[in-house]
Amino acid sequence: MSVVSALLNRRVARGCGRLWSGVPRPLTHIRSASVAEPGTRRSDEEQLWEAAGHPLFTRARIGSFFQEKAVLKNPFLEDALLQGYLRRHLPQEVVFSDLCAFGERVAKEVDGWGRECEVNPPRLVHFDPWGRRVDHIVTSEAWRRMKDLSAQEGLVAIGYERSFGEWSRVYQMSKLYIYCPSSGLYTCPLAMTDGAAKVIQSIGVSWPVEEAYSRLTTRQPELFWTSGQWMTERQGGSDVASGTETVAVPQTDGSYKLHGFKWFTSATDADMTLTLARVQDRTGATTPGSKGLSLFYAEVSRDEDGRLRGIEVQRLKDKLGTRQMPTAELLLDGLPAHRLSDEGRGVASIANMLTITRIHNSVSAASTMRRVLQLARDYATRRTAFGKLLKDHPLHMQTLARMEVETRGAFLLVMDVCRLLGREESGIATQLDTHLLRLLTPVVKLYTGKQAVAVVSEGLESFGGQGYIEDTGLPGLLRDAQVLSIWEGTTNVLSLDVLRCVARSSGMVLHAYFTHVKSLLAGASSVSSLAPAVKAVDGSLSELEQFVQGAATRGQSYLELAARDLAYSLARIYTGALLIDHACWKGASPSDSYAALRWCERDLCPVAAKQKRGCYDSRTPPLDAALVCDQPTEG
Ligand code: UCC
Repeated sequence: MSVVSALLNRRVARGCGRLWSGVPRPLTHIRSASVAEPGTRRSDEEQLWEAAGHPLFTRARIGSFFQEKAVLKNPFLEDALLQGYLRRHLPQEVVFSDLCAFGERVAKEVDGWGRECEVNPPRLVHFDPWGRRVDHIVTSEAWRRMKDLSAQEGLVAIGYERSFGEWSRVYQMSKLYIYCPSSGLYTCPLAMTDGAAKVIQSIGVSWPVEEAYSRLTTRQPELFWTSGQWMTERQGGSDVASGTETVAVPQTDGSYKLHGFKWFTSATDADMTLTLARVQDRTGATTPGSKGLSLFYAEVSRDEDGRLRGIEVQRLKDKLGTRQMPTAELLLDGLPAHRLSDEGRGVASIANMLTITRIHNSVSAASTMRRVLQLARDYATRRTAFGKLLKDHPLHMQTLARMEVETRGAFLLVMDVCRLLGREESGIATQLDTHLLRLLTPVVKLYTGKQAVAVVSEGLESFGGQGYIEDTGLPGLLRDAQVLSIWEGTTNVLSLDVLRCVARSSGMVLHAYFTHVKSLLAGASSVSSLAPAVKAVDGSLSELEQFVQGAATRGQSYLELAARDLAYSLARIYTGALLIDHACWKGASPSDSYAALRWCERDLCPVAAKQKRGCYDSRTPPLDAALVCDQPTEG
């Protein structure tokens, strides 16, 4: 709008002001076309309006300044560390061009579908209009598009095609890392699908799961299946061994029918599932505990009347986040199934699935951290406060830099575990690799789950009040991040898993850990700029070794009290070594070194510090309990 027409408008508005005084004034459209530059406070027209004696924001006038929104750009092109990591380990043109094209698609197209999944969540239709039970989980068009996209892009298939040998998992997970925060949580069914394919592959791709395997790993959308992982029952999700009530009744043809109640089944619109149940003997008795559990395969199908075969969907869960994804309570009432494991080997057989879903969980955690940072970084170039852009406020950039250090650490830890998985699957893993993979899987899952909540929360804050506004899409990132430390094993359950694998391997997993961290540090010994970081990791590693040696003589309760701090120490020291190692690579940037130095300034070995303070002594648990249960004193 020109100045002249603005003045005209002003006169109209003034005239109308008298005429309409006391009653609402009709809308007078005077918003300026000379859009204010980001950060400028007043448009020309607003200045005219003010000069004419009108206060801003009177009546229908809302002002012409609108805050610029953060723009999602190609997440591959925006990610210096991801590109650097791949240039170092997988410098293949075809990988770069695929990730670049996929990143473009994610930013331009898929992110919108993800938003649609959030605003149009699944719903359950129990009955048809004539009263027949149908149990239809109705999902959005966008959710279904995600399924086709996942097949086309090979988001599961890449891990099984193994076109890039030991680096195939790194390639697959890099793609998922780009995709996850825009996926509307479709990465959850993909995690379980990948896990199911892995279990089938480890058991043997033969009847009755031959077809399932080819469908789980196909790139053809019309053939692609997703899988569920139904482990959680009403008596609890962590203590699977004693909490599983589902029974498997043998049939004369060698198959089974399952009867039980699955309390928490994610992505329940899956085509098949893997689940645990107790085989009934001829008297109807079952074996309690872990030894009574076997692994079953079941397809989700409908009978000729359109009813689910052997399944009733009780209800969908009302969750804090992950609302895009159907999560249901299921009554299994004669679900036809096939036993995949030997009787009593259910937990050990599904452990492969847990490994895969825990790695996917960690990829999601690192990816969500990266996404919030990418958006916060963009926003910092658009938002002006106190007279300058956010990017020009050193305190703001310090906060983002701290988030960046966390995110880089998480990324390298996750990718290292993917590297180990790739080595194991391509048959070139050393014993050290295998031990490291077993130890680091619970460690990476528990540590990145916690980091994600902290980093995403900080990320929201960096948008000020807008970070708290639902339809910016930012609060959803935080809600979804919160689940990452809960499902697939909580922080404490995974910390105990660390102890379990140390005990079962007679300490060999720790031996592998110490050996590998030392070799990473040795590679950096001549790089003087990294000396403070190397010294910090080296010192912390010695403290950890001392703790481990001392702990070997302690009882189980002492170790359990130390388990979480031990897992954190393992994560921080290993990540420090990875950051240092990456900073030594010939293509490393100054930021890679800076990130390593900053990471290593923290307490890398909290288990040693807490031990010195007596946190795991026998007098501590009653004090902890008394503190938690402290009651007001009378009087
Ligand atoms: O939440 C769920 C679905 C959510 C959606 C998933 C999507 C996630 C991706 C997101 C991306 C966006 S499903 C429910 C998840 N539930 C859990 O994760 C369960 C948590 N609880 C545990 O992890 C426990 O530690 C249990 C259930 C594994 C403990 O069971 P047991 O029977 O008491 O364990 P045992 O007796 O120690 O181990 C039994 C066998 C042993 O093998 P053998 O007999 O050969 O010595 C163990 O070594 O299982 C083996 N085993 C393992 N092997 C146990 N855990 C593991 C492991 N982690 N890795 C390898």
